[in-house]
Amino acid sequence: MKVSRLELLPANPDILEGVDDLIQLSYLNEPSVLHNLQFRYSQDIIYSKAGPILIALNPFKDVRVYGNDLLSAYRQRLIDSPHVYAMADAAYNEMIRDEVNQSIIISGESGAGKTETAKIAMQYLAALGGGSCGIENEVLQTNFILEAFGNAKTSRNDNSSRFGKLIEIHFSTSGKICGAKIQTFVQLANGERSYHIFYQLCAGSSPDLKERLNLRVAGEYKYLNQSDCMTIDGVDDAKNFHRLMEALDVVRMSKEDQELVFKLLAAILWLGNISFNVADNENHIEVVKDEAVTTAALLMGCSSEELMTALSTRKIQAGKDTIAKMLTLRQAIDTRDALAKFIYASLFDWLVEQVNKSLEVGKQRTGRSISILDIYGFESFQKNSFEQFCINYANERLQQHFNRHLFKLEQEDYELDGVDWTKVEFDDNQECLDLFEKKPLGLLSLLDEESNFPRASDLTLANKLKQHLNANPCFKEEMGRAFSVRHYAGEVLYDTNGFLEKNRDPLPSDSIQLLSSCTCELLQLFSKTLNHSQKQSNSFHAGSLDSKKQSVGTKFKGQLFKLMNQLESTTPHFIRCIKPNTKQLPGIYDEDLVLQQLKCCGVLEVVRISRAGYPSRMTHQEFARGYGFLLSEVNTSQDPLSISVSVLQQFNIPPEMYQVGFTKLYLRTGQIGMLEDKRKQFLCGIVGIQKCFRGHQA
Ligand code: AD9
Ligand code: MG
Repeated sequence: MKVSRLELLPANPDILEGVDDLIQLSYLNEPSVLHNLQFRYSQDIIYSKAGPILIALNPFKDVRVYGNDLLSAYRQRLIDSPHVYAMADAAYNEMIRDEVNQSIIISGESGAGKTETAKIAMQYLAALGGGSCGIENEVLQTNFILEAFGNAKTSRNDNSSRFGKLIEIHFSTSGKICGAKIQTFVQLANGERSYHIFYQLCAGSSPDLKERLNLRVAGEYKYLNQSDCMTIDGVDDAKNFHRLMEALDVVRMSKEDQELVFKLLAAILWLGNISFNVADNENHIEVVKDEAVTTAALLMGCSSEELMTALSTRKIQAGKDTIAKMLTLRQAIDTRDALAKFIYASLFDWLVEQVNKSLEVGKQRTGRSISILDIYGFESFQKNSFEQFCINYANERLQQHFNRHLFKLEQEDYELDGVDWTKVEFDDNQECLDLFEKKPLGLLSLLDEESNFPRASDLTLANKLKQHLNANPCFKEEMGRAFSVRHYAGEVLYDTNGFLEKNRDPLPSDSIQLLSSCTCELLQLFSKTLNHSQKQSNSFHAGSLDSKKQSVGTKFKGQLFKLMNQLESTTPHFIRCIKPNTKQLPGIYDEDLVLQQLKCCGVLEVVRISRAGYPSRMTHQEFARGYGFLLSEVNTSQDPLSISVSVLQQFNIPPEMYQVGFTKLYLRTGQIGMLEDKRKQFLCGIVGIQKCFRGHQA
């Protein structure tokens, strides 16, 4: 293969093969970063560092680097190679030492290993911060509940979390876990298979419970049988249902409450089986009165007639009168699905609340905590929708947090050593955040405004965005319904198809009324919560009866701001999870895929920032020892600093390529590589001369 000289990048010296920290690489280019990670991965070393970031490559197999022995080895500092344990340990120690709350921020693509990594960190904290009250076990058990209700199989991950979460672990003054709090973020649409809990319930409930819920096998429910993926390899749904009930016991949920939860789950399944008949030639429908309607109504605590009315008609105000308008088939299906979705989302929030109540018990707040954030990473597909729009916005915020932190760390390091800091430049992504957040002319505001117009369409939204945002350099106009955003991780093309609908996420007022009249206390509670949040909301004041709710985008932004506020007050630790292949298989390292993720998760950004600064750091002694012998005139009486400076001069390293600190020498990227080359040449020269001598002697 022929390549031009310009495309060639210098390789790193052999001594730097497979280094723990990518920043140690003297040539910080993409191929050498990739090669280094691959070299380690091939030896089952899945953890590496890039400056302050821990990189975790998903092994998709048991790499045997966990468990009590290793845990205590890290605890006692017998090992210091990069590991989640080491990072959790650092967070714990800094919390105790500095009396500052800490956070462990985990991000990465779907299937990259975030949730597993979060659990590994929690296990470490539970082991070292475990007290006698068993609360640490309770904290670990909550994972099981959250995953049953919040995870689903997708094409990219058999156990994909469909929500983001922050779990705040509280420690007492003696450093023991004394409580925890979970916070979840807007739930995404589930994958091709529904949430695990539905399959668990169908497979694992006792005959008695089955009878009370009139429960069938999973294959009989439309919400479950659309995907023909009823089981997952290696997963025992029935067994998991028993583990779930145990976990609910551990968080002290009463049997009555558990029954209520199961009842609502069954109600949702039966709702999905409700069907409609076309009643007239205008496509109006009536609900088929069958077992599905009667069972759903029974489980919800309303009459079949009430449920049928709510699903087939809509009350509208005509002057002083309210009249019922019949729904079309499409409208009826949407209403039914929105109701099921609302009940499920409310149930999830309610569960999290119950878990939190239980984790609060016995807690003596000392205000010290470690928060673990497990949140969807940046996404860029061929076609990107509202979900990616929200996810990428969140990642843009997290990236800013990350950049600022890194900037601060570097700054402190330089200033401490008396190095001129102003020569290091940093970019910020504020412009892109403005594009999303500016009021009234930002993506989110304009989206809300358009969501308020009943006649708005995907195309009018796209046009509105183009009309107002073209001046922002992060915005790019595209053909038709599309637009692009220049994110820190690359340009992403968004298709506005479905944006308005997903942002409105409407629940007809008829459905809300129905819920409030149900005898099931949970449903009453959910409808009250909804009414309350509508009153608080200020984004949809005008508009029709249906859309007074806070928009999804605005809700997401609110949650994100709250999250950022919480994180601002902590010392952050970053873990980036990387998926080496899309097949979920061990041993395959797809370079392009890894590279793209390194870009998206900011690892290359760290590399870039380091390159902008002086990533190679050596004490004067180390430097003099390593390269002093290369000097043509060595004056042995010289001190390390003078020797170092002589080396820099002899090899014509320009002044902008280094700085001399009080204790260390700071070099721009590539300089150590160059010196290593010289050293090799010199040593080869000596070897060559020796060979030559031997030749003469022979
Ligand atoms: V998603 O955004 O929720 O779809 P995650 O959370 O990033 O995704 P997850 O932690 O669920 O991914 O990991 C996916 C799968 O990778 C797991 O089910 C494991 O089979 C596998 N995995 C992840 N990390 C490890 C590990 N450290 N060791 C072994 C792992 N297997
Ligand atoms: Mg996950």
